[in-house]
Amino acid sequence: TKPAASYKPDIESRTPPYPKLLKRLHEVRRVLGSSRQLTLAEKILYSHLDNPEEALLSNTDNGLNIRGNANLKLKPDRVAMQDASAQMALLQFMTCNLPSTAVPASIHCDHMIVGERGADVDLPESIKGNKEVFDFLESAAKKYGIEFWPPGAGIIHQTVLENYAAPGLMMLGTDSHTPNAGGLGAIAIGVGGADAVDALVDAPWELKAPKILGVRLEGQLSGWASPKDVILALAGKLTVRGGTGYIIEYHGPGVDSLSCTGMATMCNMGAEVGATTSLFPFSTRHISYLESTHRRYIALQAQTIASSSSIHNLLRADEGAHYDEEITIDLSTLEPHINGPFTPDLSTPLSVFSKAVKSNNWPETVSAGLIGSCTNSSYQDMRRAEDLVKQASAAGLKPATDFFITPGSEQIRATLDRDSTLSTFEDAGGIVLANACGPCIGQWKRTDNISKGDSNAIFTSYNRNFRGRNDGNPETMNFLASPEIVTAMSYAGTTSFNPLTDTITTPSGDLFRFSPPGGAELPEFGFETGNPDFLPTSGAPSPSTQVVVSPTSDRLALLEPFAPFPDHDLHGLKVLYKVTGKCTTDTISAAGPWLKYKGHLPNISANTLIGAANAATGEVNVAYDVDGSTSGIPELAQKWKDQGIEWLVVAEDNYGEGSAREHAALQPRFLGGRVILAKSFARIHETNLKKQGVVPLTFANGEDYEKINACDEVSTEGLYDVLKSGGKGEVKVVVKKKDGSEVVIKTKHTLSEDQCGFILAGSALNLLAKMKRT
Ligand code: MIC
Ligand code: SF4
Repeated sequence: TKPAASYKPDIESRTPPYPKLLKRLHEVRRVLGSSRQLTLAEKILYSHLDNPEEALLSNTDNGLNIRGNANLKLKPDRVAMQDASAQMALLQFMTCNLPSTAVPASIHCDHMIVGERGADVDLPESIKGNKEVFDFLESAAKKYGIEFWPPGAGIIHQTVLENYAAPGLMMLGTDSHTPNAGGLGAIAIGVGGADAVDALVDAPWELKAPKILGVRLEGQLSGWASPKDVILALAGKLTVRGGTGYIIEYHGPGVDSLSCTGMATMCNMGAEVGATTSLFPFSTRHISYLESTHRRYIALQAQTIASSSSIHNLLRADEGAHYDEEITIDLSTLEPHINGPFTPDLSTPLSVFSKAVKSNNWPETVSAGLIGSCTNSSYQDMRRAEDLVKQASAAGLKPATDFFITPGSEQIRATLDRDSTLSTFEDAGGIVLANACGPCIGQWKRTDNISKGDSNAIFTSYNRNFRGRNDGNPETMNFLASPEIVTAMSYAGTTSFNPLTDTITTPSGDLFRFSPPGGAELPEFGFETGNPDFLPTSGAPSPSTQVVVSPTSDRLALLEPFAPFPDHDLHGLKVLYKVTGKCTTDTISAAGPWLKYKGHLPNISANTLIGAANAATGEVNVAYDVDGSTSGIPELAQKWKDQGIEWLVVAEDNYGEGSAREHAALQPRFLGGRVILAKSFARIHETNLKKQGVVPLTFANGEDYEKINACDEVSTEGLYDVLKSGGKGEVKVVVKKKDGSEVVIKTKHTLSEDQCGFILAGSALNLLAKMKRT
């Protein structure tokens, strides 16, 4: 056991480099002219440009048209990685042969931990089952100087908020909910491992300058309405694609009524609308949160910067700054919302939810309630849920269904333990799971009487609800709500219950109605550190550390470089599969039991696209070979790979929605996929594909999706020229049908000059290795 007293966080690496950023902001002002009004997101982002002059003036009509046009080459301040994605990120970083990471970085062991019987049993078992992987991550962290947060320490986004996020910081995280840190005024962007490697090796990280969506908040929250409801309602308005290419910048008088952790919840779930990131302006609640998480040193500096009235104020938008789009939300009239099932943008106001249950034939019974996770496990969230539990207990009620609580970090858990919140939950029959992702990422082994295939409804305070995500059962409907609503629904046990108006009959026959929840925002006596075993290792590199990957391991495998692009267009590709409907990264590379193989590309590739529905037949994971024989999708891909046939996938809108998992790009590449032709892509996934050397093309006319089918033979026309010219020109695909006829389909691409370089080299990593050698 490490003594807690000897733990000293590295203040220097945790403080954003404010002097440097302010100097950069001056430079940005010089380039753009001092009368130019900038949004907050622009200020922070542009202050992280490698070369402001070049980025802001080229392709932008001399700086007038930056958003949506400029290619920003950015130098983030820090990187965070979670255990599932860190394996690939580190395996890629290791091929660069550098002694340490160029920027401070952290690893968080959270995804590989199951939620079943409670933290005491689940954590040691998960550590045992994943020992090889955790040892690999820990030794690599030690060698390269990365702070390592062991299993049990907490979920990446909560730990980042408590320790690393800060106003004005720019960071990358290998997880799509990295924007959580925007609640504390940081620009935090979710990326694949190969992107994280850019920052780790000090290569500029490229991003097409996002447009800015201003969300103006008016009024203030009260009663049952919570920050979660703001983003649940907004997701309904924007849909899962509405934020693509945008940063969501919250502003307006309503901001002051929100707690820092509430703002983080809203930024976290901005990932569900496809936004590049979300952020909040500096607020007094940032000061109180920084102070209570032992970071007065940052609070003081940030406060000084934010109170400056000069145009060089890095932490506030300029007066009159213009947003590309604007939405106004009145917090005073906002009611709780419930989103789902199966998609986070199907948003129903609570007052009409019972009607929706009937008209959609959703299950009447709630089969489990789960609160916490990276989205909603703040002190305030838990205290408000506790308040409801206390009200119900006083009336003699117990939850009508299984009730699970996932604290987001050891700091939260220990503090809630000290303040008796956890014992309130446990006395009521709740089960406190490990400080980890658990049920949110398919690591939920259900012990109730629901079997695979049974239709059932669960309520969670999580952020995502794709089919099969939590328990591997495609018939489990996950309804997303605030922790308060989830708690109330767990007591009622029926999906048609409205806690604002309806009553529950107590054992003594009385009618009980909940009062609106209340709860402290921050702990009166500060946060506890908790178990010292869960503290991070130091970030000082130790070059003599051995990082072991056994050649016979089925969990870890060193990476082999992909072959470079041929010196001509692609010919003889075949359509492996034509996907219909939603195709998320969960569809392309499922989690749950597969999380085990995140560090072993050949093994995890056996799950490629197994959730995808066949456009011709509606079957899931049934692929047809040219001779009509059927198999699973990964089996056909492997067979074609063995026969030397390269392939493409055809898909509909928002292909790759959801997570940052780069396995969804690496696996197709590994199995011989060269092109994905879709109606549209999700941002992180589109970049991940390019980084791994797969070409993402979109239909110029969406209807052309109808003109191409499985097993058609495809050649590209113009692709090689586009790659050679750094992204100029267009690509056509020539489709040869089985009957010999030909169709030509026009496509669009978003390849930048750098990205063309990745594809020509075979992958971004190949290019990086080449550059480091020369
Ligand atoms: C998720 O919430 O889907 C995950 C699991 O955290 C993923 C990361 C991964 O797949 O490795 C994410 O959000 O990026
Ligand atoms: Fe973990 Fe779920 Fe948060 Fe992803 S969304 S980081 S799986 S808790």
